[in-house]
Amino acid sequence: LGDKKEKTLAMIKPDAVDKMGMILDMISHKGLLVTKAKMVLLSRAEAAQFYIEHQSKPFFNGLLDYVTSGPVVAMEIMGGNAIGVWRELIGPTNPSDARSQNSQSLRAKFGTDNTRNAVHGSDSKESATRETEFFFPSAGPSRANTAQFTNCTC
Ligand code: DGI
Repeated sequence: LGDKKEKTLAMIKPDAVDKMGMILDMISHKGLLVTKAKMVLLSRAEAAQFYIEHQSKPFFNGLLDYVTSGPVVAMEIMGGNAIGVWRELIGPTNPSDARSQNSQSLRAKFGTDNTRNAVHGSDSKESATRETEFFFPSAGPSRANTAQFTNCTC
C-alpha cells in the first residue's frame, strides 16, 4: 500500500496563483491533503537556491525571471504515493507535451510554455525533503509562523 504519509512539495508558480482554487480541488480529488501552505514572493537569490541543480542550464535565468515575477504558493502535500501522484497530476515539463498526452493535467490546462509551466512538484524523496525544508524549515525563526497540521486521521 505504500507510505500513506509520504510528503511532497508543490508550488503554484506566479501566473497560475489565480487558479489556486481549481488546483486545490484537483489535489483533494486525488485523495491528497494539503498539510502546509504559504504564499511567498521569492527573491532572486532564494529562487536560485531552490533551483540550484539547474544553475548551469541555458534556461536558468529565464526560470528565475519567471518564478520571481510574482508570489508563488508553496504547499506540503501528504498522502499515499504523494510524490508520484502529484507529478502525474502536474504532467510533463513542457505544456505542449502535456496537452498532447493528457489534457486534464495541470500543465496542460494552465501552462503556457516550457518556462511558464504553472506548477512544480518534487521529483524524488530526496528533493521532496530538501524542497519542503526550503519553504517550511523545521527549525529556526520561521517555525513560529508555520501552522502545523494536526487534524489528520490517516
Ligand atoms: O521537474 P520539472 O519542473 O518538470 O522540470 P525540471 O526539474 O527539469 O526543470 C525545472 C524547471 O526549469 C521546469 O519546470 C521549467 C524549466 N525548464 C526545464 N527544462 C527547460 C526549462 N525551461 C526552458 N525554457 N527550457 C527547457 O528545456
